[in-house]
Amino acid sequence: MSALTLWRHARLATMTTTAPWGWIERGALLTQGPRLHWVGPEADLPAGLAPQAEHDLGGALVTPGLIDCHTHLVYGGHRAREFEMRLQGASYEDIARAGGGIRSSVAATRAADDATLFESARARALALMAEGVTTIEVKSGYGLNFDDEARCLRVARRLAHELPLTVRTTSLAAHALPPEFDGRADDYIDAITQWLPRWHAEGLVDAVDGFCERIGFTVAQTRCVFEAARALGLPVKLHAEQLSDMGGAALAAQFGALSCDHLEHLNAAGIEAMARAGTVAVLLPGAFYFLRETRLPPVTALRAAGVPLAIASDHNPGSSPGLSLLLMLHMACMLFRLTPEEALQGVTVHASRALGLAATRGSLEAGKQADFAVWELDHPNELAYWFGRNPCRFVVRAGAAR
Ligand code: DI6
Ligand code: FE
Repeated sequence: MSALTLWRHARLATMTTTAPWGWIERGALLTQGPRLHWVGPEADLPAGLAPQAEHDLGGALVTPGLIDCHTHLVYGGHRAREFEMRLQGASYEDIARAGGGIRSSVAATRAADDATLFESARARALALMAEGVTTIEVKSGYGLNFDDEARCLRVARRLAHELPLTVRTTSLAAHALPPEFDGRADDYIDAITQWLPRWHAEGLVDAVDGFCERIGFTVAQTRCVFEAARALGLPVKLHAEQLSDMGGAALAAQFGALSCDHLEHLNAAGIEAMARAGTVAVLLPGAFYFLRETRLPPVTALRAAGVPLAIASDHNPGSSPGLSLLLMLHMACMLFRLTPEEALQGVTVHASRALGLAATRGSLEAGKQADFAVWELDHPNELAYWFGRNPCRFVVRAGAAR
């Protein structure tokens, strides 16, 4: 048996279902290499173990490492000029239809070399990690051709090699129609279905996503992409019902989607389909805020249907340029009326499920990966309360202090 490390005198929000917050008032964690060997009240520590190292956390709050389950972290340039245009009255959809929006980030991404893409994505990942994040999802979607999508996915993979961070990659080639396919959306979808097996063969893709929207792709086109994913055994997820009710969530649920994301315009049939399929609802208050949306996602109905609610940053240059997952907890409470406990569940247990990682991440339990954050706070409800402040003292990732 390899060496044990004891982390004692902690106030634990384990996020298991044993108590609100999975709370343990005076808790301890035993880690063994990258895993949690034992978690519980310090008074119940199994006798006869001789940990090789011991850390007194002085009563600090400990939570699972946070999980940002929806980001578009790899792109070139930024869209501050469009932000100014929107402040002067142009809408996000107007800008997209005029050839700006996602397409302008595609041009900047294609023009950026690998080193530039990597360095900018690395800086963004570090900003998320500073607030206790140990796992992120990264989508492609700003390359929109075979080579540039692959480059962006390789950058995402490299983040995991060079940083103490777990990265799940998602192909979002079906994000927007690239200019070279103007007027030929079905041909572009067909191209994606041919590219996917090649990206997958290179080990670049953990899941497949799409933007099912008036300014994105239709339900029928999204279905083609999902069928290609299914043929490769890849899980799917979907940007669904963000700007209009397209019925994307019901389609995604038919494919057993890990998650449907945004969901401001989700209808009752979509909610029921998600509940039946066990699909997670990923709420993105940053995009809601930055696009000045007014229609709220149907949180009460999702909750009543038992659909797990996750929260993510949706970091991207067009609709959510923020890099603070803690701010998203605050905004999920203020804008979407989640409770602080639901908000923390949304970036731990439920976020792990949205990434298909529930068996190894998202809560502090024996057998899971030893990813946890130590906070300068008294109570976990403060994680959603403060904003514009980083109370993270340090992070342990795969058993090692980061
Ligand atoms: N929905 C979003 O909010 C982002 N992508 C998507 O499908 C926005 C992407 C962008 O504007 O660059
Ligand atoms: Fe997104």
